[in-house]
Amino acid sequence: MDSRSLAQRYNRGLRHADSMAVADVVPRLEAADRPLLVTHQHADRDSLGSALGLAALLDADATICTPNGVAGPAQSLVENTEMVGSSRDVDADVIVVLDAPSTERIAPVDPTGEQLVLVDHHTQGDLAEMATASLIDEDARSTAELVYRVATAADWPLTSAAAFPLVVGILDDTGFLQSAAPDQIRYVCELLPLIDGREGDLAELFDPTPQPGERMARLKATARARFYRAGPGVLGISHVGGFETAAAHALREAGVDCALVWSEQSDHVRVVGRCSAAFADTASLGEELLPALGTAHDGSGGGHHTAGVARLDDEAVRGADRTEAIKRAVEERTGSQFHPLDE
Ligand SMILES: [Mn+2]
Repeated sequence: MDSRSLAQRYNRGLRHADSMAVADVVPRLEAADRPLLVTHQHADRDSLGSALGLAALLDADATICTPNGVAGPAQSLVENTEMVGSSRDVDADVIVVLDAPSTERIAPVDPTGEQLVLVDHHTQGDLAEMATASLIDEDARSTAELVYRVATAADWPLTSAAAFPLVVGILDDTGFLQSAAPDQIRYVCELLPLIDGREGDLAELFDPTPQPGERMARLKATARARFYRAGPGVLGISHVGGFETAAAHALREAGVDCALVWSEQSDHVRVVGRCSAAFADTASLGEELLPALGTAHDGSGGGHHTAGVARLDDEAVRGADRTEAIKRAVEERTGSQFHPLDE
C-alpha cells in the first residue's frame, strides 16, 4: 500500500502531518527483519514500554537496546527480556529510536549511516534530521501513545504483550493520568481491556511507596535546597546522589515554580529540572533553559517545556559552586534577577 492511501485510511482524527508521519513510519517498520529498538539512556517506563510494546507488535527478530541500562522504576518491566547496551554486536537492518531526540541521549549507539526510524515526543534534536522516517509529536504526552497510534493505524493485532508495556508508558509519563489530556485517557481505556487481567501488575508498578533511597533523596534535596525569588516566582536548586527526578518533584511539591536538582556522575554533572507551565512560558526547560545551561558547560540539554535534563561536561563546573552556576543560567534565560528567599 502506498503511503498516500495509508494516510487516508488511517486518518482517524489525526492531524494531517501526523497521519503522513504514521504512513511514513509503518512500511519501514513492517519491512524490518532485524530491528534494533533503542531507548534513551537510563530507560524509563515510557521509553522501555515503547520498545517492549513495539517488539511485541512487530513480526520481526527485534533486539532491545538500553544504553546505560534501565532506570530503577522500569526494571520490573523487563525481568525476562534480554537486552543489549550498545549496537556493536547486533546485525540490525533498521534502528528504531524511541523517546529520545538526540544522539547524545542514546550514546554509545550511533545511527550514522544506518536506516533510522524515530518515534518521539521530545523537543527535536539532531536525530530528527538523521531519520529516514519519523513520527515526532511534541504535544504527545508519551512515546508509548505514539507507538499505540502507529499500531492502530497499521491494524497490527494488539496482544497483551504489547498492550501492557504501552499502557505502563502512558501512565508513567502522565503521572498516572494526572497530566493527561482526553487523548491519553482514551488510549488507556482502549488498552486496559487488552492487558489480560494484569491490573494487579499495574497496581504494583505504580505503588506509591517510595523505592529504597528515594525518600532520603527527597529529604536531602529539601534540606540542602537553596531557594530564590524573582517577583512572584520561586526557584529551588539542590543536589543529591541519585533519584534526581524524585528530588525535583519534592521541591515542586514544597511550592517552588522551578526545581533544578544536580548530581555528580562519574564523568559529568547531571541536572534534572521540573517547572510549572507558567514558568515554562518565561523559559522552557527543554527548549531553552537546559540546552543553554548544558551548552555553557560543554554539554547539552533537552526535554519538554516543563521537564528536562542537562549534562555539564566542563572541568570548571566540577570544582565550582554548581548551584550558583545554575542560578546564573536561569537568570540569563529568564532575564530576571533571583534573590535568596531568606534575605
Ligand atoms: Mn517519554
